[in-house]
Amino acid sequence: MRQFAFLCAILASAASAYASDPIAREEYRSRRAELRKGLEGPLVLFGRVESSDDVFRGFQEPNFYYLTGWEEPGAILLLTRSEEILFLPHRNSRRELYMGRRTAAEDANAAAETGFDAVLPLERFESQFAKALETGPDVYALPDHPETERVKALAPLRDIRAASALVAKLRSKKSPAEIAAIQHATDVSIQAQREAWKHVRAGGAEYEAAGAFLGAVIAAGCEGPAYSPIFGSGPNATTLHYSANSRRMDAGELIVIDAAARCGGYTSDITRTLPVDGKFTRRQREIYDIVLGAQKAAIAAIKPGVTFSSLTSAAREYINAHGKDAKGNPLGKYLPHGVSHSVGLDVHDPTGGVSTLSAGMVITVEPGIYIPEEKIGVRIEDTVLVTDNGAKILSGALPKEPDEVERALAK
Ligand SMILES: [Mn+2]
Repeated sequence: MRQFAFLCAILASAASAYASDPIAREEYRSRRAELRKGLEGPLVLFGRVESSDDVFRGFQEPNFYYLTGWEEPGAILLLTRSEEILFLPHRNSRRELYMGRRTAAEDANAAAETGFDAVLPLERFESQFAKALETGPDVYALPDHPETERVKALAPLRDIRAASALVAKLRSKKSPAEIAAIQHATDVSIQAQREAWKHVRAGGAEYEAAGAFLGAVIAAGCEGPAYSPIFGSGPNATTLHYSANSRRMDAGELIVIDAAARCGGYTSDITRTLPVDGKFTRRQREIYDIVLGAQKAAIAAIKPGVTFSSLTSAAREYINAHGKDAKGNPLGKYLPHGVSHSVGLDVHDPTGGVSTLSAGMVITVEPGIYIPEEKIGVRIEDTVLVTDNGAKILSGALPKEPDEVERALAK
């Protein structure tokens, strides 16, 4: 995990902002307008802060980012039904020597840069918040965020309501620009997986394939991986979140590759399972076909109104109806996880407690079968858009039919 943080930090240091923000300033404004309609008091979100020797770029707090598109550290967002204000730190020439120019409230172009009509210096926050308290009984903030203690201190008699739940409801339905951004992250992920596949070979190391994946993501102009990439061969294929990627791959094994990119802030999430030496064994192919059948069954079940958990049920029912373990028992118990989650700014994007699908959601479908005693782990995952007419697979260009996979590896 620490290794991964270090790697991300190195990768991230190359850029001072997302290479290009796929979301227009106007869309951030309309997200805020939508959220503000339902407020019964002030909403406060704190942007990321940086330490005094922060060499590496950090990621913006996702709820703050969703509503502002603002990446520079130390900002505060205050929303009420009638007002929206972005508070920025003053310019600091010493910091700018290290980190480059930053925007402050006193800059003539602050409104144009931020997309906010009202940009104020940080020291104005407390007085503006006191005024905003009069707009309603509630205060919305992120309950678990350390800075929220400061909000509680300024409004000791108010209960804090979870801003994240309100924002998540908006975040779960993707706009056309967001869908395009996720499609781009998906396309880059597919290209990077194809590069990684060239390094899958008996005697090679998992990290050689992982390195090819990461290099391709950066070379495509993206920020880096959407999550710690999983290159799990042999017994590691049965460890769901294995990410050491340090083992030698051997002939006759499978490798689970769960790896995707973050581009312009947005993520994708894709898994394929490959035979290390290019050919599935009979048993591997039998299990692979069952996982693929289960994935297709879950994708076929997608439509507005169905629950996330019903997709898992559809996959498990399929798995239970096909194949057996060494003792002759059904295979459903070898699927130990849910098969779907929302994808967006976070790779596990929040839905605000909503458990049913609706058009515009982007979700994964990722059944797996993991049988440690047979050293077989298979997971197949696609990122899909929920539409009124069912699922549209965004990551379908990466081979997953077993013959196609073998053909791709033969090249
Ligand atoms: Mn996933």
